[in-house]
Amino acid sequence: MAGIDYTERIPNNVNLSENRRLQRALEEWQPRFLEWWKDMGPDGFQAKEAYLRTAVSVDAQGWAKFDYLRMPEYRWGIFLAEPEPGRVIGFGDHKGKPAWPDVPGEYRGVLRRLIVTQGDTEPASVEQQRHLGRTCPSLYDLRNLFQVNVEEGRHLWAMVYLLDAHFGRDGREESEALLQRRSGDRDKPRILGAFNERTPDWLSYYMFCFFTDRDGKYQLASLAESGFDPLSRTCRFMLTEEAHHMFVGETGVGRIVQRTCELMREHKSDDVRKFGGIDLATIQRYINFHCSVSLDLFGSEVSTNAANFYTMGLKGRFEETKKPDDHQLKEATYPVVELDGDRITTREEPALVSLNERLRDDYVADCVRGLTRWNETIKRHGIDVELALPHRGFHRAIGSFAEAKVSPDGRVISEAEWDARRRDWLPTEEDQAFVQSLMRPVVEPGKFACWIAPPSRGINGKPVDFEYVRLG
Ligand code: BYC
Repeated sequence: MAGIDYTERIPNNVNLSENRRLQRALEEWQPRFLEWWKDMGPDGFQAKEAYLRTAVSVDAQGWAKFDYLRMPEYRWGIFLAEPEPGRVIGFGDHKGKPAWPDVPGEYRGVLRRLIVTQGDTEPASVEQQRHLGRTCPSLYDLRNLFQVNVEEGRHLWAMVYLLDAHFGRDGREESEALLQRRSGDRDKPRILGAFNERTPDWLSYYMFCFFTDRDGKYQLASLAESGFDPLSRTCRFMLTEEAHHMFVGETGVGRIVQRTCELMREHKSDDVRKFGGIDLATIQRYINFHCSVSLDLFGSEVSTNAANFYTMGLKGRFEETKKPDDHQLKEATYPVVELDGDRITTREEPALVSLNERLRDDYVADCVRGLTRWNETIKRHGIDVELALPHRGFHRAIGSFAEAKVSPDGRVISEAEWDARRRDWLPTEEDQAFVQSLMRPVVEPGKFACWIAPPSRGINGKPVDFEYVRLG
C-alpha cells in the first residue's frame, strides 16, 4: 500500500519531494488554486466544518478517512493507483509494447488536449454548483454536495499534475488556463457544452450527477486503458472517488421520485405541485434535458479523432482489456444509429471511427439500469407511469442529429412540430420557476425538504440525523 505523506504541503504518493522542479511548479500553482476555490467554490460555506472523506492511500481497503474539516483546508493531493508491473499497451498500433512512463513525443499535442479537456470539466462542475449550498434540502445533502465538490477539485489536481510533470512549459500554461476559464462565461467558457449549462437547483444537480458525472465515469474508464501509464494510473484512482458521485445522483433523483410517489398516493393526484412535490412530468422533462446534453459529451458518432486516439494507444474502450477481439479493430464494423435524411437508420460503420458511439452505448445501458430502479419505486407505489430516456437523437447539439429535430420517442419531426411540442419535452420557464420556488434551505439535522425523501442510511455508518455540516 502506498501511504500519503501528510507532512508535505501537497499530499502525494508520487515521490514529489524527489522532483524539486515539479514540486516548485505545483507549489506555485497551489495558492492560485486556493484563490480560485475561494472565488468559485461553494459560496457562503468556506468557514463551516463538514464531515468529509479525504483520500489517505490508494489501498482498496480503507483508502479514505472521514473527519470534520473546513473545505479550504481539504488536503487536495496527487494519488496514482499502484503501478501494474510489466503493464503493456492493450490496444491500437502499439499493442503489446510496454506502457509508456513518459509522453511519446509524436502524440504530445493530442495527449495534452485530452488531459486538458478532462481537467477542464472538474473546476467547471464546482463553478456550476457553487450557489446550491444556500438552498440545501438537508445537512446530509449539503455534505454530499461538498464531498463531490472537493473531489472534483482533487480531480483537477490530478490532471494538473500530469500537465506539470509531463508537458513542461506548455503544461504549466495549460494548468494556469484551467483556473482562468469559467463555466458559462461568454468570453472564456469551459471547453465542453454541458459544463457551460447552469445548475440552479437541486433537481438539476442530481440530474447532473446522474447523467453528466456518469459521462465522467465512462471517459475516465476509457482513459484508464491508456498506454500512457501515468494517465491510466491517475484515472484508475479517480474512478474510486467517482463511484460516490454516481451514488449521489442516482439516490438523489431516486429520493425525489420516492417522495413524489408518496404524495401522489396520499393525495390521489398526479398534480403534486400543490402539495410541495415535483410531478413526474417535470422530472421527465429534466431527464430529457440532462440526458441529451450529456449524450453530446461523447462527441460525434463517426469521429476520426476517436479513431486516432485509439490507434495511437491513448484512449481505449470501456473495459478494453476484457473484450475478446484483436484490440486493433482495423477490419471490424460497429452498428451506428444515424440520421439518414428524414429517417433514422442503423448502419454498419468502421469500428475505429465509431468508438464514440460505442462508448455512448455503454453509457446509455448504464443509465437504463438507474432508470429501471426509479421505475421500480414508481411501480411499488402502484402508479402506472414509466420514466424513460429520450431517444439519442433528441435535442442534440453535437454529431449527425444536431442537424435535425427529433422527438423523445425517436421520430424526425418538422421545426413546426418541434416548436409546438418543445414545452412538453424540455423544462419550461414555469417548471424552472416552480422548482426554484421549492428551494428553501433545511438545515436542522435529520430534517428534509418536503420534495425529497430521506436517504435509507447515513454516511460512513453515521445516522441520518447526524450533524453532517456544522453551521453554528
Ligand atoms: N462540447 O470528433 P468529435 C467529467 C468538439 S466528464 C463542445 O465529435 P471527439 C466530469 C471536440 O472537442 C468527462 N465541443 O469528438 C463530469 C472536437 O474539437 P477539436 C470529460 C465538443 O474529439 C461531471 C470537435 O468537437 N472527459 O469528467 O472524438 C463533473 C470534433 O470532435 C463536444 C472527456 O471528455 C461537446 N459536447 O470526442 C466533473 C475525456 N463534443 O478537438 C467531471 C477527454 C465534441 O476539433 N475528451 N466537441 O477542437 C475526449 O475524449 C474528447 O475530446 C471528447 C470529444 C469525447 C469530448
